[in-house]
Amino acid sequence: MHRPFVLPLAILGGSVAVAAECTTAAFEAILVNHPEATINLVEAVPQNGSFGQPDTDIPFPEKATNLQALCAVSINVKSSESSSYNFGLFLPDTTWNERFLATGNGGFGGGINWPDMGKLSQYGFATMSTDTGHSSDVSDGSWGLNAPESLIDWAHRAMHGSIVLSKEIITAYYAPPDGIKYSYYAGCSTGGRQGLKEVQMYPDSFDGISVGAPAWWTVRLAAITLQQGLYNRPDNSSGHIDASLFPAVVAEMEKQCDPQDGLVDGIVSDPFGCNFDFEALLCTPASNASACVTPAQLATLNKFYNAWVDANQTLVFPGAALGTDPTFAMGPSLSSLGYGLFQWWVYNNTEWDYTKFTFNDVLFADAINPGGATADNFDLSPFQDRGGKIIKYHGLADALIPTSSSIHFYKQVAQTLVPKGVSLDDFYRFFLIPGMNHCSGSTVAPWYIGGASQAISDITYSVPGYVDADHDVILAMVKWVEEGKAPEQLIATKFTNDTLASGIESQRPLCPYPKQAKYVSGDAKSSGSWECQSLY
Ligand SMILES: *[C@@H]1O[C@H](CO)[C@@H](O)[C@H](O)[C@H]1NC(C)=O
Ligand SMILES: *[C@@H]1O[C@H](CO)[C@@H](O)[C@H](O)[C@H]1NC(C)=O
Ligand SMILES: *[C@@H]1O[C@H](CO)[C@@H](O)[C@H](O)[C@H]1NC(C)=O
Ligand SMILES: *[C@@H]1O[C@H](CO)[C@@H](O)[C@H](O)[C@H]1NC(C)=O
Ligand SMILES: *[C@@H]1O[C@H](CO)[C@@H](O)[C@H](O)[C@H]1NC(C)=O
Ligand SMILES: *[C@@H]1O[C@H](CO)[C@@H](O)[C@H](O)[C@H]1NC(C)=O
Ligand SMILES: [Ca+2]
Repeated sequence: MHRPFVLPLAILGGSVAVAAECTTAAFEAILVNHPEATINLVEAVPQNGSFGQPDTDIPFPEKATNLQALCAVSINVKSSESSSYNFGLFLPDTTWNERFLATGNGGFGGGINWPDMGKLSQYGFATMSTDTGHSSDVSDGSWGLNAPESLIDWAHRAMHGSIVLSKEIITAYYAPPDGIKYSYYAGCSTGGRQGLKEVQMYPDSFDGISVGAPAWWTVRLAAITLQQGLYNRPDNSSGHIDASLFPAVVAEMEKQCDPQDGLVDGIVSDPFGCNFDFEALLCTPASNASACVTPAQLATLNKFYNAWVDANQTLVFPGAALGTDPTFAMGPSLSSLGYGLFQWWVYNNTEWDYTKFTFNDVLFADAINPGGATADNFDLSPFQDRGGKIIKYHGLADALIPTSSSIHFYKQVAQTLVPKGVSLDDFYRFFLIPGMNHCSGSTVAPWYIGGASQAISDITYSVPGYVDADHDVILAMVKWVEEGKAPEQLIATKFTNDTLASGIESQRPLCPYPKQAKYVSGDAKSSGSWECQSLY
């Protein structure tokens, strides 16, 4: 068996006594030189207690539970004449591991992510999340209508301001002799973008970040979401595919692309290397009429699974990976994560007619770049120069954010840094997770690595039984930063029915891009039966 890596202080308990009390007065004293900051609440949470704001926190209606004894704090910060943001802190009482960890948000949502803060505080981190300056559901961006300051808060200002003030508060609260030892980040989706954006703008904020399925190309992601929806519209066009046909489409992709990893198991490890024969989907006299498509419908699928390339061979956005369920983008309802960005943030007009959407709208939106949210500074060398480490992951069946956009980002960074003599493997490793949907979940594939947004209801934190850097992406990040040991693979776990109580169904290595897991021999459900190989 492997030797578990355990954080020096986390889990075992911290050694730094709390220097201040968990009272409003104590935090008022800490913030005395910050007129822009107001305390919303300070609450002492007992051992195994819970905390959250389910009545008002729209995207995070669940409380964090099973907490260590800690101090919960919420602070409001004025960011301009017309805007402010809130952030929350969990400050463990006796189990603080002398480290800071920030987490992120999802979609256009606005709310403090107490649930992820709770899980991440179980390692002993002092954790933080910001509501990014507004209160809304993940698909609701209407708060950004004619509100440029709110857009800046969402894009990066709330995250950065919260990080800087959190570090100051943590340092005053614990008065650690050596200061905060390390600072980390973990987030998925918009949370992934927030992590990348922060290290692009402020390379000193973190020592390590773990980012999943990053929504880094903000305008273009909305553009592809809208465009893919329009591919399948109007409903009476000859190319329209009813959503009831999508399972048969995905099944054919799984059939053709599944075996290449050495095992037929319903899991496609290499959709990009699959030489898929689209014509196998065409209706013939012998076909099951509920599981085949016409040539016009096939053209729709071709567009969905291929990149959108427009005038002058411009790559607008990569296409969906083979095997991805088209329902999110091409199903009966269009996502406001697509057209909404254009209506609310670009044209400031909720009546803007998205059915007339063209590449020119994309160019116009690029020029506006709402809030400056897009995280497309591929020169990550300032972060690398200070020893920063990035672990990135993306599900290969992500229906919300095309997986290939993460590959595109990786390649852009490589193009920028490799000529400067930088080896990406030294600071940035990228793990594709076969079969995983957006940030979490798969009915068959091992997907769980204890990352942000990867809740399993009866798991308190990490990977029970495997609380180590081989299985837990948070601990892998810590080990890389603090011991200089890079993850050569990560082992993903599938719990039966995605519940801890039902036991482990299978485990499998995830490999640093561009390596892939290949079945070698033995029990296919055991990670040791697989090997990371360079296939290209
Ligand atoms: C922790 O609290 C939960 C309820 O929130 C309870 O079911 C559980 O028994 C408690 N565990 C311990 C060890 O007290
Ligand atoms: C819409 O408002 C944003 C600021 O929120 C501004 O940048 C943009 O130019 C406006 N769009 C148009 C079409 O005027
Ligand atoms: C599709 O429906 C629209 C209005 O609902 C109608 O104007 C159009 O003629 C229809 N097209 C076809 C090909 O039936
Ligand atoms: C035809 O395809 C549909 C949809 O995939 C499926 O439910 C049905 O069982 C199939 N019928 C036959 C005879 O295979
Ligand atoms: C394509 O390139 C031509 C020649 O450089 C340029 O005039 C034109 O504006 C470009 N079109 C777009 C949509 O970028
Ligand atoms: C998993 O869920 C299915 C369907 O709900 C159920 O029949 C099965 O018994 C569950 N398996 C375990 C091990 O809990
Ligand atoms: Ca397979």
